Amino acid sequence: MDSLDDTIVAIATPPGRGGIGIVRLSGPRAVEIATKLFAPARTAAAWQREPRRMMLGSIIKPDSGEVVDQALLCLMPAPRSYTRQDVVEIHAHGGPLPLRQILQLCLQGGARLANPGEFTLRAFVNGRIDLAQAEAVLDTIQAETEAALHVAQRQLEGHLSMKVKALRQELLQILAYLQARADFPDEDVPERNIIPDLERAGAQLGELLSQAGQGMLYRQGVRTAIVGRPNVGKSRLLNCLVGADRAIVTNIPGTTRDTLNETIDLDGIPFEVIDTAGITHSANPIEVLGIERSRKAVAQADLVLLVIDASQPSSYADLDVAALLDGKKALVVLNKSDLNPLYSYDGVLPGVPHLAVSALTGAGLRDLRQEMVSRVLAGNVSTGQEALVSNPRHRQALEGAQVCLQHVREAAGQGIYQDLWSIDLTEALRLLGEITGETASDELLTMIFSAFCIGK
Ligand SMILES: Nc1nc2c(ncn2[C@@H]2O[C@H](COP(=O)(O)OP(=O)(O)OP(=O)(O)O)[C@@H](O)[C@H]2O)c(=O)[nH]1
Ligand SMILES: [Mg+2]
Repeated sequence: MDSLDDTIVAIATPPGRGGIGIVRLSGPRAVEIATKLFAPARTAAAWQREPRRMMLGSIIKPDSGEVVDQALLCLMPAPRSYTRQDVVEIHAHGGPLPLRQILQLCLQGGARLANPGEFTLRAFVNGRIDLAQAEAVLDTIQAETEAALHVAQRQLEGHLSMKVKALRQELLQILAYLQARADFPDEDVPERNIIPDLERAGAQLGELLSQAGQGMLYRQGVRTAIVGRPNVGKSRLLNCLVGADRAIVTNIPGTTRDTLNETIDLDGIPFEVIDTAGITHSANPIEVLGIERSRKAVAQADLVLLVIDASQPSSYADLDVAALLDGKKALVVLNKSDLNPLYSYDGVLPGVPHLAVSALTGAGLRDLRQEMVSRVLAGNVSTGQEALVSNPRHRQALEGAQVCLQHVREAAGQGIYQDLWSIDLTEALRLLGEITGETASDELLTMIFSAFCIGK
C-alpha cells in the first residue's frame, strides 16, 4: 500500500464541464502546497488560520504569477477532516482546463496523484470509518434508486457495522471462555453452557442474511434482456418500459442492430433493460454481429423477457429463441394484444408466466412491471425487516461465519474436543472482521478501493 505520508491530490468532481469543479489535497504538505499557489483576495487574509471557511482568491502559477482561475479555498485541518489528515479543497470553475492546470500546479508543488478511492482509504486506515462504511460511500455514489441509496446510507451510518461488531463481541467472549478452560484446566473456570450463546449468534446471522438477497438486488440491480425474433415489438416494449422514445421502432424486421441499455426503477430495484437485435437466421454480416450480441445479452442476463408477436401464429423461430433461455429466470411477453386475431402461445416456456401486453396501447404493462419485480424477488422474500446487507462480499462472510458456528454447535452437541471449537470460532471472528475491516488483508483492501473513482 502507498505511504500515508504522501500528500495526494485529485480532481474530485466528475470530468466534463460544470459550474464549479473541486481539486482536493490531503496529507501533511497540503497546506504548504496550497499556500504557494493561492493569492487571497483580501491581502491580509490568512486562510491557514481560519479552518473550515471558504476564502476567495486566485490560483496563480508560482513562478510567473499568472492567474489560472478565481477560486474558493477551504482548509479542513487534521484530524477533523474526511481523511483525518489536513485536507484543502480548491473550488474553481468547473472546466477541464482550469482544473487540470490546478492539478498540475499541485503536482509540481510536491503532491502525488491520488489512486482511486485513496481519500476514502485514508479515512478507513486512520479509523474515521470502517470498511463497510467505506464501501457504503461507493454505494452511495453508484446508487440508482432511492431504495439503493437508503441501504447505502444506513450502512454508512454504521448500522451493519454495529450489528457485526456486537456479534464479534459475543463470539469473542465465548472464545475467551473456551481458551481459559484450555489454558487453566486445573483451575476453577466455572462451567458454562455455551450452546444458547451460539444459537443466539446463529439466529442473528440468519436475520442479517434473510434480507441480503433483497439488499443485493437494490445495490446491484437486475440485468434484463428483451429478446425475441425480429419485428415482435421488442424496441417498442423498451420504450414503453422506459417511458421515452429511446430505441428506433419500424415495421421493417431487423431494425435493431446493436444492444441498447436503459435503467428503470421498479419498486426500488434498478432494472437495466437491454433491447436486442431480433434473433433469426440471417446472412447479413451486420445482423449476424447484432444477433451475436443478443445471445451474449441473454447469457449475461438475470432476467429475460421473451417477446412474442401474439398476432402471428406460433413459429419455429420463437421456439429457437426460447431454446436459448434454458435455466434463465424469464417471462413470456405476448405482445400486440391489441390486434385480432390472437393466437395461443401457452407453454412456449413451460412453468414461466405468460403475460399479454400491448407495447402500442400500454395495456398489460403494469402487470408486466409487477411480475418482473415478483420474479426477481422470488426466494428473496421481504419479511418487513430492513435490508442491511447489500454487498455480496458481506453476504459471503456472513454465510461463512454461519457455517463455522454450525460446526461448533454440532461439535459441542457431540462433546467433541473443545480445541476444535476454538478453531471454528476464530475463523468466524476473522470472517466477520473482514466486513468491518479489522481482519481485512491488503489484497482485499486494494481490490475494494480500486473500484472507486479517482478523487473519492
Ligand atoms: N399493433 C401493435 N403493433 C406493435 C406493437 N408493438 C410493436 N408494434 C409494431 O411492430 C413493429 C416492430 O416493432 P419494433 O419494436 O421495431 O420490433 P422489434 O422486435 O424491436 O424488431 P427488430 O428490432 O427488427 O428485431 C413496429 O411497426 C411497431 O409499431 C403492439 O403492441 N401492437
Ligand atoms: Mg428493435
